[in-house]
Amino acid sequence: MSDATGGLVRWVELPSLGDERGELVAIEAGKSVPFPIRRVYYMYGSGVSVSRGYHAHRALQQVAICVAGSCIMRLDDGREKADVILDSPHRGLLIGGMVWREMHEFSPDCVLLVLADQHYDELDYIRSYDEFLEVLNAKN
Ligand code: T46
Repeated sequence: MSDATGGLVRWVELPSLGDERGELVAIEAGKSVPFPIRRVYYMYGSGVSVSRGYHAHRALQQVAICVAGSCIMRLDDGREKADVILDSPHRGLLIGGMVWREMHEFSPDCVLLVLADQHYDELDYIRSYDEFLEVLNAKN
């Protein structure tokens, strides 16, 4: 598995600004998140046996933060694969374009927040793994 040096698994650190009253995390586009944030969505209520994703994006950049609970993000860039546990509101997983992603093993309390650099565009999705490999091969 790659680490935070620029490989498949890249983290952004989101330190807590909390105090005795509780935790507070601030996210600023272009600072802690390395792109302009144009869209925010979150998912919750996915059972532990539910899997989501099963697609890549052509260009979309995102940061996924588990603000409560946990889940596994499975990444695959055609060369390497990694299973990443998302279980901290203090760091986000940076996912760039042309990375196949799947989400598994949602805890009952999981709230997965995603920051995206583009508005929703179904044309940016590649929802077939065979097509994902074809697009990758065409680029190389
Ligand atoms: C991703 C992973 C991590 C919208 O209308 N607008 C939106 O911004 C989004 C994200 C989704 N939708 C619609 C499209 C589908 O009808 O909501 C429905 C569920 O979306 P989808 O099946 O793509 O959800 P996931 O959990 O498989 O994937 C999502 C994101 O779509 C995707 O970009 O990287 O989370």
